[in-house]
Amino acid sequence: MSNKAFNLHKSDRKLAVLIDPDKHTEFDLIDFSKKIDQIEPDFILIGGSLIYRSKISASAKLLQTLSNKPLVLFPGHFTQLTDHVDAVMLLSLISGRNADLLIGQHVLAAPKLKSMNADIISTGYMLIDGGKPTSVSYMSNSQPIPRDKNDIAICTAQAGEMIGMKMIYMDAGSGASQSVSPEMVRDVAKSIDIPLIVGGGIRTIEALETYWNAGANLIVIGNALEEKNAQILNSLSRRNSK
Ligand code: 1GP
Repeated sequence: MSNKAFNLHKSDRKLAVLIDPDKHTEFDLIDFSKKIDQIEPDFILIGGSLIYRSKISASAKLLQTLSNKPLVLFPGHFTQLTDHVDAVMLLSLISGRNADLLIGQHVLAAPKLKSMNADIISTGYMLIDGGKPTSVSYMSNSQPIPRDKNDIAICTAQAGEMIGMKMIYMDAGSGASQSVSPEMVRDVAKSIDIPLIVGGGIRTIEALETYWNAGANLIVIGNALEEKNAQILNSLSRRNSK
């Protein structure tokens, strides 16, 4: 088991950054990780729906040398499994009805996962409609939960908890034009006893506060950090230097 744990509790207000290895060469990963250090996230996530340019293992290995934060694999496919992470989110797409993403990938991943030194965290992954098709909605061949159907989101999260998931992740998808509604986050957070992760299209410090106040225990930001002079990166860096 890794000594850098991916632990979350219901009272946490934590932040993770998601790195899509396809967006970075080795050279700019070094530069990017320095920027990430300034915003002091609690965790670094690595992965994506489709990785076609880079080698995830090489990027993860490099990141482990560049940062002392727990590195968590957020895999889009079992072929993304690598030893160079501290934890793996074992995602089950509980908002969808695609058997491959509920159990098929897990069967293929099992031998490798068993041999790894990382924490394996069973995570109920709920895709919420983010206003436009995203890579994950297309690649998963599944329908997201409509963004105003809080009752469906609540029951899906509760079912995930009772099946035995350790965390629930509500995701509007990378680059979503509309993030998950704070009301839906609030409703889901108070209806489950396991930690809640929220991500997809989150771009401002104000949004972070809104989701933490709504009950999110971990917020994931990805795209907003990739832009040149990313506003959220500058604001978080300034906040941490005060
Ligand atoms: C995607 O929730 C993550 O799975 C992050 O989304 O890239 O839109 O921040 P963004």
